Amino acid sequence: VIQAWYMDDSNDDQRLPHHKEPKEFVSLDKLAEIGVLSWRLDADNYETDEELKKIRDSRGYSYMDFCEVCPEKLPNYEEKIKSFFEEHLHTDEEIRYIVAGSGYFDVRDQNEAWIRVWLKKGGMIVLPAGIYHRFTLDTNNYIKAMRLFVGDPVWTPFNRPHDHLPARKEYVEAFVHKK
Ligand code: KMT
Ligand code: NI
Repeated sequence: VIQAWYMDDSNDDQRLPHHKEPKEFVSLDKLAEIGVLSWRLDADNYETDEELKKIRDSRGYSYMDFCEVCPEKLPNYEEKIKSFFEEHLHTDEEIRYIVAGSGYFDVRDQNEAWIRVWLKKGGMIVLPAGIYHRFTLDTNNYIKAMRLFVGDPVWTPFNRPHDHLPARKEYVEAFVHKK
């Protein structure tokens, strides 16, 4: 449901796995060290899932909607696919819970290396405010995600570099400068 690994630096199709040779997997604990939280949930029962409810209550995720990435459901599909994959940050958490399909959330580690987080149905991830990241579909070409947010959603991406933003400075202070 959730797997993570360090990426190679080839320029091949972004929808391919981009494993290093040999493969170098990353633990969920390592992800937590850079502020990336993750859970495995029961995606068939998200409407009644007590575990999801607990997470939403404890973290204040009052807002919820769904985002489906496929040409039929996503307006300006090609444009969006491109902008999702531009390295960017947000001033708030990016919270996604995959209820169908799969995709890659790429995040920068403390040393600027890309970690590719592969999420499938049942995987939930929180990218902290200020982390540089990007998203791509995998070769299955389909994802449906629940989007959660604290209060009124702000989806604005700030493409790299945006190092002067308070959210970036706070992220660096909390997760990069830690020894
Ligand atoms: C994002 O912000 O990258 C997305 O919402 C796309 C991935 S989840 C459908
Ligand atoms: Ni984003």
